[in-house]
Amino acid sequence: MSTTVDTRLIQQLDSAHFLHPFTNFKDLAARGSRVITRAEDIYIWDSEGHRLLDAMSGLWCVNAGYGRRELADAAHSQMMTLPFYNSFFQTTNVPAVQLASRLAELAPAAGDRRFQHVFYSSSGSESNDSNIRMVRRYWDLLGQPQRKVIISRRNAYHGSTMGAASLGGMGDMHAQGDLPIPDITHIGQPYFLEAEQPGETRDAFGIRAAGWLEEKILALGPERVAAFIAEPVQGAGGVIIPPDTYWPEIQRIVDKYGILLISDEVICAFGRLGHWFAYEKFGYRPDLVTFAKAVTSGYIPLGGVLVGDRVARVLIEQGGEFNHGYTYSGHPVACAVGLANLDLMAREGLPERVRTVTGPYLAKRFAELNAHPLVVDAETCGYVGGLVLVRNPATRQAFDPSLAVGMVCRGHCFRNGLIMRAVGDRMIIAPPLTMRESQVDEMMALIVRCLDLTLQDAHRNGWLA
Ligand code: PXG
Repeated sequence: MSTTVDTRLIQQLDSAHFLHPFTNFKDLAARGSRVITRAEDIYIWDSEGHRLLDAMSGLWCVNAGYGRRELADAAHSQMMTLPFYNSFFQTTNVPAVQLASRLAELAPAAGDRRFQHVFYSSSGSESNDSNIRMVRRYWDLLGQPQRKVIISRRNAYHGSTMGAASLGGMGDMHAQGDLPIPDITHIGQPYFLEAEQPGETRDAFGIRAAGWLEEKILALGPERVAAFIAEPVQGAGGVIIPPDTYWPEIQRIVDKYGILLISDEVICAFGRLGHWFAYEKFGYRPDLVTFAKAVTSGYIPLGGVLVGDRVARVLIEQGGEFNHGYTYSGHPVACAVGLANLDLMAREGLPERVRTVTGPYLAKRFAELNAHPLVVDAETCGYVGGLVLVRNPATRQAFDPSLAVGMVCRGHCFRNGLIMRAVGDRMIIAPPLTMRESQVDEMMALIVRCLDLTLQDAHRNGWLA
C-alpha cells in the first residue's frame, strides 16, 4: 500500500504549499518531509515502507492505538445520519448530549467539586481560550472584576492561540506576536533537576516550588488573582513529573486565597496516567479541567472543558447569555467518535491496565535506563516517561546545548524504527495505552540501541572529554 505513493512528488508539493506547525519552513523544504502513509496498532509506516514504533501516540493522543475500526464506523454512521448541526440556536444533537453526560459520569467528584457540565471546542488551545473567558466572566459575575490575573508556569504548554500561548510559558512562543496578553503571568516549574539546591530532597523542593505560587499571589495582591492553570505532569515541556508534595501544597494555596484551579489535562486525561482524569491520581480538586486529544484517541478533532459546579452554578444561575462558542462546539461526528472511543477504552480497561499492570511494568523497564552511561532521571508516570541525556551521570553534568545531543539521539531513533521525542536533552515517550508488555520490551530494546548509538557519537566526537 505504502509503495504506491510518489514520495518525491508529495515532498515537492508539501514544500510548495503546506506550511507545517512549529517548523522552520525553509529548512524543511531543503530536507524534505517524511511522508507517513498508514498506521496499525502501535506502528506507523512511511512512503518508503519503513515501519516505526510510535512511542509518542501520534502527538500524545492515539491512546487506543491505530486501526480501530469501531471509531471509523462511528464516524461513518454519524456522518450518514447527521454530519453537522450547530448548538447555538436552542438546538442540540444526540452524540453531544451523550458524550457530555458520559464525561460527567467518568469525572470523579473531587471533594465538594462535582463535574456536571461540559463546554465543547475542537482543540486544547480553544478550550484554554474558553477557560480564560469563563474564569474572567465568573469573577465579573461575582462582583470582583479586578480579579483578572491568571497565573501559569514557565515551560508550560497550553496551546498556540493568542490566549493559550499566553497561558503557556514558552519564551520562544511569547517572542513572536507580543505575548503574553495582559494579566497572564508565570512562576517557575517544579523541575527538580533545573532548580534543586545542594542537599535538598525532592519533597522539600516540591513544597518550595509550590511556594512560588503563594509568593506571586502576594506580590500581585490576592484580590487581583483569578486562577492558577497547570498541567498535572508537564508534557510538551519534557515530561516534568512533579514531586509528590507539589500538588497538595498547590491545593492548600489556591484554597487559602479562594482562586480557581484549572487542570489542563489535554495530555494527561483518558488513561494516560492510569486514571480517566489525572486530578484523581494526584488528589487535587480543580474547578475546570481542559481536555482534547485522547477523548477521540486523536481520530478526529475534539476538545472541551469540564466545568465544575462552583463555576457552572454562577455562569448558569447569574450569567445570562455567555457570548462565546465555536461553529464546531458539540460537533456530532466528533462526539460520536468520542463516545465510541470511551466505550472501547472502558471495555478494554485501558486506564486500569495502565494503573495496575502495564504502567508498573513500563516503570520498571524504563528505570533500568538509569544504568546507561548517558542517562539520569529515567522515570515514568503511567504511560508517559522521560530521561535526561548528560555528559556525566555521577556529577549530572549537562552537555553543551549547542551539541543538540537530544536531536542526535532522535535522529538515531528515526533511522532505527522508533519515534521518541527530544525536548532539549530530555528524551520522552507517551506510548499508546494498548501497548502490551512484549511491546514494551520491543520499545525498550530500540531505546537502548539508540542510546548506545548516541554514546558512540559522543565518544567519537569527544563530547565526553
Ligand atoms: N494543553 C496541553 C497540556 C497540551 O499538551 C494543548 C493544550 C493544546 O492543544 P491543541 O489541540 O490546540 O494542540 C496541548 C497540546 C509537543 C506538542 O510538541 C504538544 C501539544 C501540541 C503540539 C505539540 O509535545 N500539546
